[in-house]
Amino acid sequence: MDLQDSGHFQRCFAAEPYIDGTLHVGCSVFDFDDDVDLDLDDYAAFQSAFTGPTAPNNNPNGPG
Ligand SMILES: [Ca+2]
Ligand SMILES: [Ca+2]
Repeated sequence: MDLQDSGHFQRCFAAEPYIDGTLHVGCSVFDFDDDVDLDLDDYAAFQSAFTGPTAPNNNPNGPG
């Protein structure tokens, strides 16, 4: 997971990621806990999987 994935995740997260109750193929990859949604639990898992290019940012006020 890198910055490109991060941008992709954020597009899925901000947009409507569902079709007929299931996630888009391109967004389901980010459903880390396999509960067929894209929420803060998945975001937390994404943060854990994020590998760079910068060090993890633990600022609770947002990314960056
Ligand atoms: Ca999920
Ligand atoms: Ca969930």
